Amino acid sequence: MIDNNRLRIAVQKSGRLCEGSMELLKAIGVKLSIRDRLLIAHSTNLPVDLLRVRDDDIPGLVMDGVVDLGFIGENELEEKMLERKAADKQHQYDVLERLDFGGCRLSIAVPNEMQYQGMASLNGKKIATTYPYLLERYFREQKIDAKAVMLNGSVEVAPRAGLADAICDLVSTGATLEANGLEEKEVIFRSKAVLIQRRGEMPQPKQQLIDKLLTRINGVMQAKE
Ligand code: PRT
Ligand code: ZN
Repeated sequence: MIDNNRLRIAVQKSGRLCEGSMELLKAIGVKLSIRDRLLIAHSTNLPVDLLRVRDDDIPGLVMDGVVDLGFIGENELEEKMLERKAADKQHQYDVLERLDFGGCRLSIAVPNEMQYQGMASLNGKKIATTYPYLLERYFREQKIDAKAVMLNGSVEVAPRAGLADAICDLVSTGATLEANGLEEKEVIFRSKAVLIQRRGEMPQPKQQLIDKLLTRINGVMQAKE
């Protein structure tokens, strides 16, 4: 049973955003008893329930109003927003805070041996990516006639496998690109983790709790500066 009086927060169950999100919740005084297998974790000291899911599901859960808050990377958030907008689905949300973890960039990278002389070199080419909406928006802005090829994994091996001419993928240190004989050429999006809230009516006690948690988040972030 869904208890509407409790604040529902979606977090990535495991992966690159998990530790940062859980550490922040701990730092603002949300005590949780996590059992590894379970989708839901209840706070032991506040009316807060945690939904532990794949990061891909978090934007939709917030935009559909299934959860109140979510921790998500801006890359995934913006991609899902564009996808849902194109499909005429709810795609509204509010950003409460840009956080200090999950930093990365979405970049176009080409094989070392490719003669690259700027974006125009990509005309007529196929680019493998998990972020086709962000990439196609960039192509439109840059007036480039290239095709985004959707791949959910192993994007960096696509050129070698003959599936695409270049790639557009997330980069942090650049080691993965280098290991695959690829060179980063264009940064198309810079991303960090954000805390987002659903649109629409919020019962007052819930909004008060959100405001209180947000004040604490600001405190934690300022203390780190
Ligand atoms: O299972 P689930 O679907 O929840 O997780 P996931 O596998 O889809 O996501 P995950 O945990 O890998 O990433 C979650 C979010 O972390 C991303 O959407 C980004 O917002 C953020 N993030 C930050 C990154 C990176 N840094 C990053 N480096 N996501 C992915 N990478 C990849 C990169 O593409 C490369 O393949 O990590 C690899 C190492 O990067 P380099 O450049 O250091 O070699
Ligand atoms: Zn994912």
